[in-house]
Amino acid sequence: MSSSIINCAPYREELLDLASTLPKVPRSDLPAFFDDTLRLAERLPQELRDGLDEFNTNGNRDGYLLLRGLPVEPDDELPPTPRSSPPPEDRQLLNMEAMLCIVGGRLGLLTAYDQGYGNRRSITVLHELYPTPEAHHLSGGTSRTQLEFHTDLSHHARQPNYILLSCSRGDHEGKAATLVGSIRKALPLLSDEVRNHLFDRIFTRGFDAADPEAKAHVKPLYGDEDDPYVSFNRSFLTAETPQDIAALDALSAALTEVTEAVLLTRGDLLIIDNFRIAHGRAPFAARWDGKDRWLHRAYVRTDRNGQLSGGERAGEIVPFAPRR
Ligand SMILES: O=C(O)CCC(=O)C(=O)O
Ligand SMILES: [Fe+2]
Repeated sequence: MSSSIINCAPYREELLDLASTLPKVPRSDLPAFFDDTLRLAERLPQELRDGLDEFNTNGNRDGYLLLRGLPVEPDDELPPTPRSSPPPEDRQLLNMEAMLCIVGGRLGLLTAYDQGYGNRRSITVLHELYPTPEAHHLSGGTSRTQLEFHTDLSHHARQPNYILLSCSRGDHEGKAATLVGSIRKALPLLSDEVRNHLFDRIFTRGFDAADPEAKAHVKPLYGDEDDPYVSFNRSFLTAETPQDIAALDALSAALTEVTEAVLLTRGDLLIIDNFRIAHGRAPFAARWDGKDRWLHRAYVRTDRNGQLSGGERAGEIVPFAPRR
């Protein structure tokens, strides 16, 4: 299994050259932009391509791959950290958006999701993550409170294989670490009883506060019994018995025990294996000064786990289907 960090500083110029051939205003024609990034994915530096392909094929014990030293703009050339989404359609391409999509294109299919909340959120491939004062406590816009362990889109039948987070700005105090808990590390800490209880145990998960009837089925552990996938979100999984509660608590404790804090700083791109890791984010203090933490996020599907059916085009919206 491969190492989980790749230093990309030696490829800065090469990567900048690649990015310079992309359309300057990606949102004026996103499908064309994604086609271009896909083409460039074939031209990534060899070592980087090999590292991505190895991670894609075998994963690793940590469950993530971190690319460091990517060619982010100098801070004073970046726009202020956004306060709202979506960004203006005419916003100029940022280097870390380019890196997100080129790397994503190497791994699989960049995917926009209808998340099943009645389309109340804008549906796009290119998400922005920044602190917002009124954020819901389970959303990525939180800052003062810890974002608890979760699997992204675990209620969606086409759950993304990877979550890509690229960083244009880290937080001021260097506290907003992304917390990653790998099931490959946590599994040996679970008793046989807990493993047997959680494996293929179906929990119902509500996902739409406006529609309590809307339910998906989620299994905390599934797949290969000796090397299972994980799906975890303590606040969404509705435990029905004392054994459920005890087992979920044990899984939560094991993930916490093996948690690594990955502090994203400018020029970093974190690839999270969304089937092998539960992730969260440490609390931090936003200053609302235009220089707060600013990440770009994209979801990628691969043909693992039956997440693709063939013929899809990068950037297409996947209709909502609850996981069963
Ligand atoms: O901000 C982070 O590092 C992670 C955010 C996240 O997990 C989310 O928005 O789903
Ligand atoms: Fe997340």
